[in-house]
Amino acid sequence: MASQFNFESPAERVEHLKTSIQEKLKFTIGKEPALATEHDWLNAISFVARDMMVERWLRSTRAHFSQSGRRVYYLSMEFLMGRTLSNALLNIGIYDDLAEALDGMGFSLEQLISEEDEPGLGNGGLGRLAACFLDSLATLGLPARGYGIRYEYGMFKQNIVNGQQAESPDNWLEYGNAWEFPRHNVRHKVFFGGRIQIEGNVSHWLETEEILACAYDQIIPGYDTDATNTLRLWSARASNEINLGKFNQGDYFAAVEDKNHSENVSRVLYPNDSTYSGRELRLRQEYFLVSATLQDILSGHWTAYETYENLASKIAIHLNDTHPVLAIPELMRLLIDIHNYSWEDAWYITCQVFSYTNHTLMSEALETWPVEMLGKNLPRHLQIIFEINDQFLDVVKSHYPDDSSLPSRVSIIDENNGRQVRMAWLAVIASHKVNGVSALHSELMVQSLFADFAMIFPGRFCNKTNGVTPRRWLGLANKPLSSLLDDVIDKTWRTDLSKLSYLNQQADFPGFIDKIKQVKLQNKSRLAEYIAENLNVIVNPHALFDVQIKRIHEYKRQLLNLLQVINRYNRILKSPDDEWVPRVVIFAGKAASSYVNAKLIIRLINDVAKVVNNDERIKNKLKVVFVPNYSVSLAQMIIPATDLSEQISLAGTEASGTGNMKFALNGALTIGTLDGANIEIKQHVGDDNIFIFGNTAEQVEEIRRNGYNPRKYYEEDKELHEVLTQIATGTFSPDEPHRYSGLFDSLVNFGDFYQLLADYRSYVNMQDQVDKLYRKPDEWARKTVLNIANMGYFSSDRTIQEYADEIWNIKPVKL
Ligand code: 26V
Repeated sequence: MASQFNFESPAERVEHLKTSIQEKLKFTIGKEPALATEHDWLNAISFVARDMMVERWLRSTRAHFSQSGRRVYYLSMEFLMGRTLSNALLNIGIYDDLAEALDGMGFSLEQLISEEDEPGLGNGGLGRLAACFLDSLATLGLPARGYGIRYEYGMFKQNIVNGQQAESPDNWLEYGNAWEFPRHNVRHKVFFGGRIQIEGNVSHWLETEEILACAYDQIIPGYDTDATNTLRLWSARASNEINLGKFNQGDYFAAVEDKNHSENVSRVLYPNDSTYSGRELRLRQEYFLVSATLQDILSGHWTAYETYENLASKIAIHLNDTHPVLAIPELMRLLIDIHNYSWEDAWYITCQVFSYTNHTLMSEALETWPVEMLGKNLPRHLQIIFEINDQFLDVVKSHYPDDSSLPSRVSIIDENNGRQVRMAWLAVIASHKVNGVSALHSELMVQSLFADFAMIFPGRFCNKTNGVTPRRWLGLANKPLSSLLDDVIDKTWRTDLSKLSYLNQQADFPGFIDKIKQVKLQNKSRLAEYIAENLNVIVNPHALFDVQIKRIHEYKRQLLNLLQVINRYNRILKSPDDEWVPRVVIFAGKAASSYVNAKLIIRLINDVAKVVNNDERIKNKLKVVFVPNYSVSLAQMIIPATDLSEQISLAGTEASGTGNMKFALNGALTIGTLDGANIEIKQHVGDDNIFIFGNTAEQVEEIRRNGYNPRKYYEEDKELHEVLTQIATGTFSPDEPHRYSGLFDSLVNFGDFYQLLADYRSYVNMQDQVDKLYRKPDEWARKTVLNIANMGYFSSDRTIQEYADEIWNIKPVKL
């Protein structure tokens, strides 16, 4: 373990930490211990940890530059990092020492850790995946850097007011951010608007608006290694602080308006996930990220090599979904217009450098920009995109003369929908590799969305099944399980998750089964305490904790879960004396602010919770809880406390899922459809250790083709009929009986797009099997062990190693 206190005894290390904390409080925070707030102490320990990371960071950065291997730049509009302090302490190996030091000073480390404001710079899966990848890249010692935007406001805060979602801004920088290093000397100009003047072969971009991109760096420590990487986030600053002309005319407000307009570019994260809306500010954000980043990469490269001739062999740029795809025309522009490259040479480099991950097949999430909007904001880029398209279509026409509609199908410009630029098409045409995020998703990707391209570019498409970092999702989130694993395996599972397979041999030892049960109970009790304190609901830690936490979206089918909950309620009322397995059904997740149906689903969950939880007849057989303001830290608490993980999306819609992996890794059993990575989880943990129900992706398609009639299920399934009628007629909203008639109609009368009713019966039957198994605690726990034991494959270290070998062609830096 690398630590600056390597040669000290444990007691000396603890004393040393105490002194460091006191010094930080005094000299960096500027406070007397007696007057310091908890936040001051938190900042003091954050600075202590940061100092310890800085030394390795500088060493690591030096090594990166002294070695001339290929490096990867990971471009993402979202990085959902979670809290920093706890992860930093774990990675540099001082968690326990610091806990002891603070204990001696009268503080609890856990309490201080929970004071840290969490940066919510992402929506969900895509942003959290980027964060897991950064952790794995550093841990594997790979030369990489993340680039993103330092949004002033992250994902909105969710309050539940009268059962409904209410949003408020997330001012996460309010009390400063101890983890960032502002790089005042690293800034790039980003241009917008203007016009193009062509002189001979040369294009000039004139009369532009100009915004400054300022760099803020964050240290990304690897686990148990000196290897350390950087996440660089850009913040927008107005080029002209105030408009002096207007200021001198006495129009003070107008004078600062321009500044606001410029700085809006990094003001707020788009809180929308899975539905695309082509807003101009979003386009400007995407270009802002990409332009600053490419200028930064090129200038760094020049500093190292004083030439761009070797660019194609020295850098790899990865596009996390289409959001940073403007990097493609931006690199072309920089090489051609600024560095005097020919089109052919620039295109060659571009195609060597870029790779792209697709994260969704759902058409409503695919980004397209109106040609007119792109032309207005980025006229030169539009020209370049047209040129790429013309050249590509020429090749297509000459290779496939017989398919007359192929050119319009693969054209970057969609002429049918009011002339839109299809960003995914551009990404595919310019990338040397395109990957999906689970086996099923990657297969569907080449069969549907990219079928034409898969024919044109065989060999370009591949799969990289997602993974999660075991450091955060086991090491930090589940301390009781971690120490049990340390005892029975050793500590190395943190960097070699396949070591978990040793547990396969333990699954039949009653002694071990008991310990696993204790671990789960401990985690459940902690969550029960949280729920009691924060939501005023008392839940029994011995009940089955049934959890669905993720963005609220119709395709994820929280409503299907709720139908089953209501059915359970009805059944209990009908036979109150039966031996019911007590259940606590927990939901959490945010709905995009404009997503009416998703918000209605949240409201219905809360309405159902109110009725069920207050019904004396139910006693403790069923509780429904909606935990507000879902976040990475809440996930870290809820996941280890889960018995049953709900992964019930309509087959073919959830690209991978990563929550599904975190749950199984923490010993929850999955109830799920054959969708995304569920399929691979099933293959790894074994068919007997997972609850699979519902139609396959193929069946879903077949049902669609043959004309799906949801009303038939409503009419023929008595229990379902009752549940839906209750929703429609106000059983859960007596003050407004028709509150949910729209939801009812969307299922029964308007086509049930996500086929909830088609899967309903098999879901309910499978839930009965769940109850049956939970009645046999030892068997349940045994399956739990077999889940944990066989989740090694889903470490993001494995995923990143595959990207490194098969896409980026990068090797670890020698330290
Ligand atoms: C789309 C858009 C559209 C424009 C506005 C902002 C915005 C933000 C995010 C998205 C992304 C939708 C794609 C996405 O998040 N996919 C998720 O990626 C996870 C990681 O690969 C995967 O596990 C989930 O199954 C997949 O839904």
